[in-house]
Amino acid sequence: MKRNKPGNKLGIFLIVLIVLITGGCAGNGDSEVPGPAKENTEEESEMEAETDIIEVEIRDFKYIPEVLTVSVGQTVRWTNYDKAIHNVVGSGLDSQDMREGDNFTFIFEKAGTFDYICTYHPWMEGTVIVIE
Ligand SMILES: [Cu+2]
Repeated sequence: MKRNKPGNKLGIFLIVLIVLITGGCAGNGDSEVPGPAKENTEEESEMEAETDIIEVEIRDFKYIPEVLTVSVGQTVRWTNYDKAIHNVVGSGLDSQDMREGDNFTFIFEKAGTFDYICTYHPWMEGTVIVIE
């Protein structure tokens, strides 16, 4: 009976080893690659060129800002920073499913008040007020 225990410990040791190796690789991959930093710089320069785009962050199950005022002809871009899937639906808006990192852009060509929600989390509400 006692001979089983060392065997079990070996098995557990192996599992721990595998987890450590797998986790270690993932961690190294995230920290070592300088690529994402360069990509961010490129995105920033793109954003500077696209000054007409107004950003709305979807973060912690909220639209930030919840209420946004823009002028006719301006483009609004929603970006999902949550792990959860969200969307932007209502008043003619329909983003489809947005996973983490996805974005949705919409050009507001008419004045008015555009209320929208996330259909997955209907308590998430946002408004875009478009003025002439
Ligand atoms: Cu949502």
